[in-house]
Amino acid sequence: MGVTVDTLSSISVAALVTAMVMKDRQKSEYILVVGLGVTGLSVVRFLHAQNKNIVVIDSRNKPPGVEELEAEFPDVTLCLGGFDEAVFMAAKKIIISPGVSLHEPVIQHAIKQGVRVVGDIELFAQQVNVPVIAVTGSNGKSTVISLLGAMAQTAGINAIVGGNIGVPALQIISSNADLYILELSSFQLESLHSLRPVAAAVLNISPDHMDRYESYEEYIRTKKHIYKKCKVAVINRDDSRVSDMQAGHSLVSGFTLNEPEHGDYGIRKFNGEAWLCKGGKQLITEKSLKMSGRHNIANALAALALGEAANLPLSDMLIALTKFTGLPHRTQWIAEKNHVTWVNDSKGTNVGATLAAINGLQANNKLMLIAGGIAKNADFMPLRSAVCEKVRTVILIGKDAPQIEQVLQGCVPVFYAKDMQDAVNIAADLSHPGDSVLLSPACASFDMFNSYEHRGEMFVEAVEDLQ
Ligand code: UMA
Ligand code: ADP
Repeated sequence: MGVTVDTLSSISVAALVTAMVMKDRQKSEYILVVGLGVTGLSVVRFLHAQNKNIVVIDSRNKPPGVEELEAEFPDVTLCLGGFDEAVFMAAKKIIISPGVSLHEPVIQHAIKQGVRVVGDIELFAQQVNVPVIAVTGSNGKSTVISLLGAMAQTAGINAIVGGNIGVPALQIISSNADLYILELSSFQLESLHSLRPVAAAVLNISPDHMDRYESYEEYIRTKKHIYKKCKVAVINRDDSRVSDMQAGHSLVSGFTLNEPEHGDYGIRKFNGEAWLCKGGKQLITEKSLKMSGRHNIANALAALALGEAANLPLSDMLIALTKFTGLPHRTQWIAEKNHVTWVNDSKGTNVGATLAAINGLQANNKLMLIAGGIAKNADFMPLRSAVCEKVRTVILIGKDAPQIEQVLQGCVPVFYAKDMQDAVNIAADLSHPGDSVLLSPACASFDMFNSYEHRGEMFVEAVEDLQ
């Protein structure tokens, strides 16, 4: 029986649904899938193929995926509009979506009562037996795993990329896969226990998702989890929060933007020219990379270290590296108009990413920064000195814009824009020839846009519309 309840209050929905679930399920135990986003749907598909008895619950009245679920799986019971404890307590096992925290009281209560709670990546880990590369970090994950995917492809290896990048891990399982390359968020790492990656990396750590974690330390601890059962731990030697995580690992491979130790990846100068190197060995010049910014050099070095640990041939990795242009919405060059360069870094959704964009861009003159959105409880103060030094004017959008203005007081002129078109127009009016206009919000997008992609597309359209 499929149940869709969409407009009632959450209390009445929960009560109604509980009664229906309990009536239907009293004779058979069920697996409870918490969350009906893309992860929840992928979990239902995976479990249904194994003839499991499934109930889905989502606290939202109208989550995405309802139509798909009802069309594909009319026998799956769906509870909407609230988290009713009885539905959780009657479950044999709970599969939690990344958007739902383990700190959720109903989840905590279920755990205390002995109900096992895992995420989709745990189901993936229990299912696959080909090598997996696992990548986390506050920034650079999607860039690094996409680059690794290109490296494997160049080598003729069937590597499949997925996870937090947008394709749920259970959806990429294939009998032809030689290698899986997973992007893992801290949310996904919370509910993962048995993944044994052939290589794993925490690329870097800077504050993000402070609305989800009780402390920065808790966020860091969650990221560290990726190394627990890995074979080779790839360590960022320039980030003390990451290098502190290597203790106890016998197989460690490092990367640094400085001169590398023997066996590590890093940068050395030869006749004034910067080279990516392994130990003392020259691999490729920095200038032969098409990606821009220092952070992308670090990403390239991380990908080389991870690829080596997964036995990707070095020559193929270097070919792929020279061809890889980076991903859209990440410090992406858009246009030059009236001697002003426009750069889309809509994926800059935290302070660390925006700092990397500000510091990495080679502006002939100054930057105009468009920022703002949902702060996720971030501290914007670390932006202040970089903005004071490199930015001419800040244009703010979105719900938490005043929090950014507050840390920039007395530093640079700040303007408020009502939407992206307005922000682009203000930037065009106030920029000087030689400036770069950078959209790098340091915030999530959901107050004004469907996603960071949507925000970036609106920016690009507004730039294209400029006279
Ligand atoms: N939600 C509820 N009630 C529920 C279930 C979810 O309110 O009962 C909310 C969540 O709080 C969240 C939203 O619904 O705001 C989506 O959550 P979800 O768990 O259903 O998400 P999915 O659609 O399954 O997408 C998830 C990842 N989303 C999150 O972690 C929030 C996607 O990463 C990921 O691409 C996808 O699985 C496949 O693995 C997105 C993301 O923003 C892009 N990730 C964060 C980031 O990169 O910073 C971690
Ligand atoms: P993630 O998947 O971790 O969000 P992305 O590769 O999608 O990472 O990039 C997200 C944002 O972080 C972009 O703004 C990008 O310019 C920036 N970024 C990418 N790599 C790094 C890095 N190594 N350090 C800091 N910022 C980075």
